[in-house]
Amino acid sequence: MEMKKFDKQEFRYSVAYALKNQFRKTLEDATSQEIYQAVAHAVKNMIVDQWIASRREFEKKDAKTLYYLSMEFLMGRALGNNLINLTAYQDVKEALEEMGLDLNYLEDQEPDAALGNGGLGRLAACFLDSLATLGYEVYGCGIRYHYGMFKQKIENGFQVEVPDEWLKDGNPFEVRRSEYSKEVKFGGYVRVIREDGKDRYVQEGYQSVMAVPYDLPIVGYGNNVVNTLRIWDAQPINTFNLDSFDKGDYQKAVEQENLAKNICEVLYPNDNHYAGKELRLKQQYFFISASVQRAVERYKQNHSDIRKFYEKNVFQLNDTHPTVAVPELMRILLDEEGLTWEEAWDVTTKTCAYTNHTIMAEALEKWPIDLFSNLLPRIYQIVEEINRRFTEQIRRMYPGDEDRVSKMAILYNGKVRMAYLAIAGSFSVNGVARLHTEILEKQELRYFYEMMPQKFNNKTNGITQRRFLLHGNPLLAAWVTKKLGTKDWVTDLSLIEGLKKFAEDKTAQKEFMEIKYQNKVRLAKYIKEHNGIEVDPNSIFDVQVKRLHEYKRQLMNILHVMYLYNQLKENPDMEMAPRTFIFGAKAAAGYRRAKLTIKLINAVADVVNNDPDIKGKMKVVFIEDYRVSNAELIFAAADISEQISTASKEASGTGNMKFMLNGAITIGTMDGANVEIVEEVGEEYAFIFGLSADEVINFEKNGGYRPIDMYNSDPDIHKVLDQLTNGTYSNGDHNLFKEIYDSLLHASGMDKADMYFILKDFRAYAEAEKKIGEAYMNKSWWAKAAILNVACSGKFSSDRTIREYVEDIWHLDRVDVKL
Ligand code: 26W
Repeated sequence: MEMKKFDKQEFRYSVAYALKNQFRKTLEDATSQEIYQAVAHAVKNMIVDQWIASRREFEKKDAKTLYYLSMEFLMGRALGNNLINLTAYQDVKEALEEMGLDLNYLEDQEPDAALGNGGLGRLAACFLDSLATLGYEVYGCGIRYHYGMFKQKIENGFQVEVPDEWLKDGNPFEVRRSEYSKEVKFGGYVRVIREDGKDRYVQEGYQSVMAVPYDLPIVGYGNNVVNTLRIWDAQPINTFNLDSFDKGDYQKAVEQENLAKNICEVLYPNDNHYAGKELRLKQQYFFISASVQRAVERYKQNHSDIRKFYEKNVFQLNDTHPTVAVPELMRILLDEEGLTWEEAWDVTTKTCAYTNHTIMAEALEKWPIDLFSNLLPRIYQIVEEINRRFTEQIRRMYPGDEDRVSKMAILYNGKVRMAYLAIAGSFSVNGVARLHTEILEKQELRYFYEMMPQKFNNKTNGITQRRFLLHGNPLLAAWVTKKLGTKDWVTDLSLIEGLKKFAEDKTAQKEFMEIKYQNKVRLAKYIKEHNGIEVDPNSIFDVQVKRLHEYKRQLMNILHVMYLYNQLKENPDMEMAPRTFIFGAKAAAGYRRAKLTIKLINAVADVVNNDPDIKGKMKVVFIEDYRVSNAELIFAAADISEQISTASKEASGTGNMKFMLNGAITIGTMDGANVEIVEEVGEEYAFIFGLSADEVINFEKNGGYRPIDMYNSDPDIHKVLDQLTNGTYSNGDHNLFKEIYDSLLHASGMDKADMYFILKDFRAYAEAEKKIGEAYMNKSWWAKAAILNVACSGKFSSDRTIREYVEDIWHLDRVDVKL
C-alpha cells in the first residue's frame, strides 16, 4: 500500500485558506468551532482525490456494488476517525501543535453525527469502516435527519430531551449532489392503461418530493479507498414543474412543501419499539425509492440487460425498516423496465438480503393495510401479488395446513408484516449472533426456516478496532503494537492473540494496569467536569452503558447497588474493593418505565454518594448524554462490562465486544454474542450467571414464574423492594417508584409480573458481583484476565464479519486503489 506522503506546509495553507474563505478570518481571530471547520475542510481536501480515484477504479473493474440500506447510521465524529484511517493522525496532530492548536480539543468541537439509536445504527457505521478498509464498494444509503438522536440532559434526576442541532454550523465533510436528485411519489391512485395488449400501471393524483443526496466520505484504513455514505434530504418539488393539470393548484403546492419539510426532520428515537407512525413509513419509502432508482439508473449507464442487475448489485436490508425496497425494485422492473412478473421477481429475490436484529415482539413492524395502501397505492398492489403467490406456494408445500398459511402470510389481520415480506423477497436471512440465529430458526421464524432453510445463516456482529481501540484508547493501542512488534492488528485483529503470551508476564501486567489506570483518570476527569462527582480511579469501574430497555435490565443492576449499600450500612467495616458503578443510557422519549429507571439510578446515586458512613467504598454515576464520542472514553476506562440482558432477548450486543477489546471483564448472561465471547476467552475469565435462553423461553411458554415467592422468602430482596415504596430514595415520596415495584411483583394487563426475570436472576447476579470484588483483590489474576480478554477479542472485529458477509452473501469484488 502506497500512501501519499503528508505535506505539513500544504496542510497549513489549506487550513488558513479554509478559514479565510469560509469565515474571512485568520487563526488569531477565529473561534474554536471555526478552526475545527477549517481543519475539517483541509482534511476533506486530503480525501477527495482518493474519493474520485476509488470511483474510477471500481468502475473500471466493473465491481459489484453493495447498497447497505439503513434507517440509521450512528457515525459519531468524523475528524479523528478520518485522520486515523488516512494514517495522518500523528502528522496532523504535530502540524497543529506547531500552529498552537490541540487536535484533541478541536475534535471535541465536532458534534456527533447521531443518525441512529443504538446497536443497529452503530453496526452500520462499523460495517462501512470495514468495507472501505477491505477494499469493497458500498453505498451506505440513509436519511439526512435534520435532528439526530436527542441530547440528554439530566434535571433533578430526570431525563430531559433536547433537540440535536447537529447541522447548525454546517457539515464540512458533506457534498451535496443535486445532479442525482430523484422524485418520490406518495398517495393518489393507480390507473391501468391498456397499451399494445399489455397493462401499464401509472400513479396519478399523487404528492411528491424531491430527494436530494448528500455524500459523506468513508475512508478505508491506509489503502486509498474511499466509499460513500449517501444520505437523502427532501426538497419541495418546484411547483412550476407540476404537470399542466396541477399548475396553479395552490393547496397542493403547500401540501407538497409541508411533506418535504417533515420527512427528514427527525430520527425516531425508539429503539426496539414499533410505534406505527405514518411519517415513519414516509421516511422509509422516501429514502428507499430514491436509493433504488439511483441504483438502477447507475447500473444502466454501463449495462444493457436489466435481467442481470443482481450480478452487479446487492441490497442489504438493515432490519425490516428498508423492506419496501423489495416491492419498490419490483415496481421499477415491472412498470419502468417492462419485465414480466417472473423476470422481475427473479431479479429482486437475487438482489435483496435481510438481516434480523431483534426478536422483541414489540419491535416488529406491522403496518395497517389502510395506512400502507393509501400512502403507497402501487407498492401495495405489488405486495398483494407477492402475498398471493407466496401463500399459494405455502399451500402447495403444505396442503390443507391453513394454520401455517395464516402464520406465514405477509398480509394478515389487516396488517402488512414487514419481516415476512423481507424474508419472501430475499435470498438470504441472517441473525447477528449464533444463539440469536438459532432462536430465529427454532422459534421465531421456524415455519420460514422449515420451508426455506437454505436462506438462513448467521453473521456474528463485530466492531471496528480502528475507532474503538486505535482512536479511542491510544495508550493501549501503542502498548499492543509494542508487545506484538507490529501494527498490523489494525487491519488484522486476529493477530492480537499474540498478547496471550504476556498474560502472566509481570512487567506486561504492570504496564497494562498502569494504562488502565491512566484511562480511568481520563474518565474521572470527564465525570468531574460533566457530573461534578469525584470518583476514585483506584476503585473498580463497573460499567453499564447502552440504550435503556427493560430487557437489558439496568433495573437489576441498580437494585443490586441498593442491596450492596444496605450491606455496607449494616456493616460499615465490611472488607470490599471500592466500587464505582457507572451508568449511561438514553430512554425513548415516550418510554415511561425506562425514564423512571433513570430517575431511580440518579436517586440512588444521590443517597449513596452523599453518605459519609460508607467511607467512599461505593459511588454511583450516571453519565449524561451517552453517545459514540464519550463511549470511546468509557470503554477504555472500564474494568467490568455489564451485559446482563434476560437470556434470549439481546440479539447480539456490540458494546460487549468494545469492552472486551479494551480489557474489561464481562459480567453477563449467556445471551447474544456473550456466548461467543465466553467461548473465546474461556468461562473462567468472565463472570457468567443466570437463566439460560432455553430456561427463559420455557418459563415464558408456561406463563412466567411467581416473583412474589422470592419477595416473601428472601429478606434482602424484600428489603430492597420495600425501599422503592418507603421513601428511602424519594425524600419520603411513597409513590414515585411504585410503578417499578409493581412491575416486579404484580401482573398487569398483558404483562406478567417481572417479565424480565430480574428477581429470578437476582441472587445469581449478586453472587457474580461478589466474586468480582474478591477477584479484584488479586491484582495479578485481574491483570491476566483483562489481558486475556484483549488477546481473545480477535474474532469480534467487524473486518471478520464483513469477510463472512462477502463470502456467503454479497460476493463483492475487491479493488486496489493506486494514486
Ligand atoms: C421499529 C422500531 C425499531 C427501531 C430499532 C425496532 C428495532 C430497532 C433495532 C433493530 C434495534 C437494535 O438496534 N437492535 C440491536 O441490533 C444490534 C446490532 O445487530 C444488536 O447487537 C443488538 O443486540 C440489538 O438489540
